[in-house]
Amino acid sequence: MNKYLILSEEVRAGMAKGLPIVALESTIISHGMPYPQNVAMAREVEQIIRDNGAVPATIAIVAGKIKIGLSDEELEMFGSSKGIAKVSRRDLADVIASQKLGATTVATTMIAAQLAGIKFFVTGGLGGVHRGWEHNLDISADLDELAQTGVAVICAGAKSILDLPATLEYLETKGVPVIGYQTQNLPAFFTRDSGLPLALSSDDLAHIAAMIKIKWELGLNGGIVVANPIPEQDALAPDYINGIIESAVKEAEEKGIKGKDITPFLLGKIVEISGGKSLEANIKLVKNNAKIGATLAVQYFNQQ
Ligand code: PSU
Ligand code: MN
Repeated sequence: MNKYLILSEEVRAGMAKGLPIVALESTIISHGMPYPQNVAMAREVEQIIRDNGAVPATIAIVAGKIKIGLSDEELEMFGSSKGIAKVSRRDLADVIASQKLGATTVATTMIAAQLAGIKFFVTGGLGGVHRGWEHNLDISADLDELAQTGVAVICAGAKSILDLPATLEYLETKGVPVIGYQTQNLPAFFTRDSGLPLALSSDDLAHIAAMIKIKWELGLNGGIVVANPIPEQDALAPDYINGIIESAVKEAEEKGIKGKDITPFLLGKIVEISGGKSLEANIKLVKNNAKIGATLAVQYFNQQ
């Protein structure tokens, strides 16, 4: 194991037994949802992963180490403390060197998972190419991480706070498979269908598990996105939520919010304007991803 990693007892025991481990990110807790719903979500998602035969490993930076698996107290701390750093690839070494508390994004959770030998990672939504990239080149480091780091990411697509067509084009250029589970189109987080067709789609987790294995056995490095739409009964009406997203994006532009602050700002605004409706949907979709992600990880490890 890399000297900067510390495994929790649960993760260590799971690995010793040969159980599949499923990584979870901490930025979704510290910067993606308000307290205390964020902590409740984190605990429930971990339990769903256990209930489906895998071992959860929430990842974060604490005291100069990358922790693979957080304690209950640490989940509480990441959910309730102010001033936790949002750590992407660029920031990782600095936050470890300065012994700060750091929350891992999709990109850094993938990096940590790969260092720990974890192949599956469940989250809500990916970062992507931001709207207005023609003028301000904001492309999440998540996308280049998917191009190079061998972890399968189970998510509900990406939010339409992003330029979704550009995000898909970018992933295609980088050769990242985006496979729709029980959908032909890219899911748009709060809604099931962005209207953007995906090249890859399957209704069968055994097929997806086989495809992941073959990709890596061929030496095709890099990640895979398994795009799992929010359950029908939890999805928000497209006109309703897209209107809210438009006003949040407009406000971010007016306030000149940029760089790593923009995604947390937009997520917070959407919760505020929707009076918490978006938060409920967000929690539901993450739980659904946990169930599918753990099941997929189990199927992957049960293959010959
Ligand atoms: N999208 C969400 N919820 C989130 C994030 C994205 O719906 O919490 C977080 C993830 O941690 C993701 C990060 O990796 O935001 C992307 O930030 P940026 O756009 O600055 O790369
Ligand atoms: Mn960015």
